[in-house]
Amino acid sequence: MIKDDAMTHAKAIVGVVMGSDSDLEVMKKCMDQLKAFGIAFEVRIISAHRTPDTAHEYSATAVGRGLKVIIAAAGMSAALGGVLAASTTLPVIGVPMAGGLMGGLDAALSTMQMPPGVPVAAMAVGPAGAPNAAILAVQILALSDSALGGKLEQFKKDQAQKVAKKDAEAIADWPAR
Ligand code: RP5
Repeated sequence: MIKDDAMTHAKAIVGVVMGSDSDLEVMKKCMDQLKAFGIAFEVRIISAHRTPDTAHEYSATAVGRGLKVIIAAAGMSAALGGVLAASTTLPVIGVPMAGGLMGGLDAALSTMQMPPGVPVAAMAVGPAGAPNAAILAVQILALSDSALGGKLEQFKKDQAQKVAKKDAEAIADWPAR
């Protein structure tokens, strides 16, 4: 089990919820990204199918507890994002997990095919979706936090610099011929 202080922060503003502890390893990329931006978050294992009452209680009380965004990761018939979105006005970001036999397509469709009126923002499956959920959460939070907006600007610059460095290496290694 991954655990540190940031995950049980009293002032958590992002809730990271997973359908199973089998999702934890992939979702560590989400927690790492939130930490990199200095976001206080909490982590819960709550299943839409196995602990539905807890799922309802979690999202129904989320605004009152100070959360601003909920991230929901689940695999197979991934109902978690939708179930959490049903009981809160907070934005819910879904991360489909690739645990099932369909390589995550099952979870991707379950996450994104929400009926009108109950949106869930669907990320890419698994390792790409996990950090992207954190970044999207930060982008939402940055709308009312200019310091966080500055961190996002820097994040974009750093990312571009890394690609430019690889580009320079590719040009050096593979000169035009
Ligand atoms: C989903 O079913 C979970 O989110 C997980 O991705 C998948 C399998 O869960 P376990 O059987 O590993 O607990 O609910």
